[in-house]
Amino acid sequence: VTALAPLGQQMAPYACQRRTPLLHSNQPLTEALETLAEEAGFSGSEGRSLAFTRAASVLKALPGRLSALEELGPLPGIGEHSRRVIQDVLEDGVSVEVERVKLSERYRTMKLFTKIFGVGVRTASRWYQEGLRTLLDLQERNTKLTRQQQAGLRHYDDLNTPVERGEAESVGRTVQEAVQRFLPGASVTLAGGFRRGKPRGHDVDLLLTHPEAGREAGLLSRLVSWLDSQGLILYQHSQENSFALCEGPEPPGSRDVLDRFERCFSIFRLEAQGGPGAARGWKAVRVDLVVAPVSQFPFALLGWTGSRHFERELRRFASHERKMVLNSHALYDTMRKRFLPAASEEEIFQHLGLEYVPPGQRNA
Ligand code: TTP
Ligand code: MN
Ligand code: MN
Ligand code: MN
Repeated sequence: VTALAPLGQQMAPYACQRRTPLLHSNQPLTEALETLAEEAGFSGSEGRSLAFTRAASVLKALPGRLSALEELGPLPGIGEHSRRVIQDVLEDGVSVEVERVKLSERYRTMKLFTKIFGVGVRTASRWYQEGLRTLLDLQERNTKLTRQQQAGLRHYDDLNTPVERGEAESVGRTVQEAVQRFLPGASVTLAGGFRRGKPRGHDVDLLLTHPEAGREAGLLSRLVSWLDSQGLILYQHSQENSFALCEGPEPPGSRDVLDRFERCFSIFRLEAQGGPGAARGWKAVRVDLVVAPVSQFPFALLGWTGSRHFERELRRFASHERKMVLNSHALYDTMRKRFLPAASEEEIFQHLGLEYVPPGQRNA
């Protein structure tokens, strides 16, 4: 018998050093691990959640289907617990631990609640503690909801129906046409999962900029009021730009504050394109609008293309391996004490000494 080289032999330690395609051969394994990552997140165990996410991400980058644990070799980034789960799924087709999680009342309730737009782990957890279990419970017990959560609940079914690529492109065109009324020459770029090649997603992420610096100022509020006046907006809350380069970059520890662009979290009323919303004539779709000045655009594009794990790994690589701070606005070299400008995503990878990873390979 020829000894096969371990599948994971050449695996680089950071996800941003690897190519991770959208489709891979180890779906049952990554699903199991991601369920445990999610469950750990629901319990506030961020470290444990990250460990499972990392393990799943490594499997997504394997060149083929794993059929035995030994094929992994001494891979970095897959801990003992994850190995046990992988082994169970390989041997039995399922992991008893994962199946137990999926059936547990807490996991199911947390999932139900966190799928409400505007409800995070904290809120869902509190409601669970208070004995709430269903969406009806929220209404019947007059649970205090923010305006965002009310909108989330009102459009719960639509917002938990995947957005198809065609729908995302349609939203993009609508925004593009509206933007041209106020700022000719401005561009609208579809980012997020769709830019990574996903056929469907949970929302539409649109990045706006203008080739002349400063012209983008004030665009968002005019755009949103106009869309609103056309009856295209079911909900929105906007946030002003709170980023000033003179403040310096974010310290690496505070990377949860993802960015400070002028932005709008919204729900669009999209005319039905067929599918579930067709009978009613429209469908509610989550849309994130973000405005970046042109000098920051490549950083914003890189930051808003994801995946979340790919972004986290890029930032970790920058800080641990390069002593640089990367966020969606800039790249800062802490040794040379200066910002490293970039005109494209490629240049950012160059500054970091990383091989360029195209969007379709960032599905870590
Ligand atoms: P998401 O829209 O949450 O995720 P996604 O597009 O990868 O997947 P889905 O199909 O489920 O929508 O986020 C997209 C990227 O935007 C993600 O890499 C992180 C980034 N992002 C920010 O930079 N700041 C933010 O405040 C948010 C919410 C996201
Ligand atoms: Mn463990
Ligand atoms: Mn998205
Ligand atoms: Mn988004």
